[in-house]
Amino acid sequence: MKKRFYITTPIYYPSAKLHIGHAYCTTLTDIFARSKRERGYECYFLTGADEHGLKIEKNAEAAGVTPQAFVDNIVEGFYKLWDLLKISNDDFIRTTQTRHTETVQKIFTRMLNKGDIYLGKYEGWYCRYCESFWTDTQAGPDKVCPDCGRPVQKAEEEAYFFKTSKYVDSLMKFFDENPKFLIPESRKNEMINTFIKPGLDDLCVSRTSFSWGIPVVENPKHVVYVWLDALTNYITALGYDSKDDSLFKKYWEDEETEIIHILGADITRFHAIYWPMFLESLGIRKPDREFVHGLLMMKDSKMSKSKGNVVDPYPLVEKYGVDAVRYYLAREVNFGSDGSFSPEQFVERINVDLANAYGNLLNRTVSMINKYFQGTIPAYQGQKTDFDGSLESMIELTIDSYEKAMDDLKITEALTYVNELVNRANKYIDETTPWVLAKDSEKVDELASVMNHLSRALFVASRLYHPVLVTASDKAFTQLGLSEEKALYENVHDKHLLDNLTVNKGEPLFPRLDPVVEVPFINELMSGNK
Ligand code: ME8
Repeated sequence: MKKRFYITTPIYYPSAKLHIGHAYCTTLTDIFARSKRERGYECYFLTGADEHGLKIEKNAEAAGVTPQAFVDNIVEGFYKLWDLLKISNDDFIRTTQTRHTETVQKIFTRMLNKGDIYLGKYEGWYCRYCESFWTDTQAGPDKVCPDCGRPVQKAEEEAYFFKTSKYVDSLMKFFDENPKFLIPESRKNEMINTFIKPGLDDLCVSRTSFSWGIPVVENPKHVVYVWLDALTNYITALGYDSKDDSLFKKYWEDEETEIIHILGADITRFHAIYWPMFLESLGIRKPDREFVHGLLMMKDSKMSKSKGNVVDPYPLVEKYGVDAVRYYLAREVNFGSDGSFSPEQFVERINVDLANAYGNLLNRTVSMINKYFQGTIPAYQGQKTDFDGSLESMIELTIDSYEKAMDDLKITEALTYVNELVNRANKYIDETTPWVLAKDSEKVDELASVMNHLSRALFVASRLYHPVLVTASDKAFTQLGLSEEKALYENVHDKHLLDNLTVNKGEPLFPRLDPVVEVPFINELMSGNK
């Protein structure tokens, strides 16, 4: 395993407010970054905003403001959301920042001088009214403008292109030599069969029909077009080809860094095909892994404002708290598969896993330690019964399976191991029946052992939940009497960690949600009425 990590999310378009799909990707990336840092690895985490392009230019015009003012306003909302969700990114790149625009211009020049970019003609469907070019797919079967609905005409404009043909063979070789590059693996065949085998067109990398973009130095009526501008953020943010490139050296060039991009299935093609080609053209290393997550549907159909099924994460977090929303996103939809958001499942997930299983286990354990041992956790005395032995092995097994799953970005699976440990610990209470042991003075050691084992199971579960439940886990540590230092991840295998600590009973971590009240509330949120 490499010793440090560089992990990124896509940079989202500030053409409108972010929705729960963006929050899903950023939260899951954050969970991975936090879990690595907690386990003692360096991890640099980047997210940002992709601020150029026709759509933003048009939205700004409609709003009667400059494109810069338009994106400034929306990006303010990105910051607020990531703050609310406690996203621990180390940097936030905006493609309008000089550190990005200057380097993109240098990259363009280098590719042009190398002959990898050439001037040609872009053919598309043109709407005279909107002054916009559209692709075949965007114009649809009726060949109308997707913005205004008027008929569009075939037209040409001068544009620069990136020579993909030059890099196809080495891309295929790269895929072969790096079977773990694209995850899930099925995505690789999809890329090859859908895009490469039928023949890949050269990629248009400049436009003249709008101006909100980075000017091409050699020919300033052109602006750099979308994917060359967007993808290079992953290196411009690290200071590639700039005065201070220390981060680039550390987090990109050094082979001891594992570079991981997280992205949604909608943009796999750009990351899996064009990005490695751009990097090869620049003569720099390709990422180690690209993890493609599925898309969230809302109530089984695509999110759309007109259907009233867009989930705005802001009010959801405000109402239910950061931990509940982070947990739901990480646990409900298997990271890598498509899934859906549903208010009923949201409420049930929080109630079953967090309120009933985890929160209740903590509550019961702390109450029993107060009742039977005046608030002091009895010291570890080995395994008094087979039940103790079986819980101890389960704890070790859970840590091991959790770490393996997390390393493979199987975040949902990692959480199920913690859920199983919590359920096992609840069952252990039923098996050991502490209330019966408490009535027999000869069983006091056994009872003490039960309390110690339960506390340790709770510590380990809380530690493993911590990258997700960023506030509740800390509260659990406090209730178990663990100082910040004692609660460190490096102590997960220490059987004596909980010895003689004083518990502090607190509020329930997750109050039960009443579905009769909460489901209609979330439905209202989704219809935009709240
Ligand atoms: O594509 N479910 O930006 P974007 C889950 N700027 N995730 C979703 C989602 C959904 N329904 N909808 C969006 C762009 N996402 C470019 C990226 S990167 C160099 C440039 C997430 O604002 C998912 O991660 O359209 C998807 O890939 C990304 O947001 C697209 O965000």
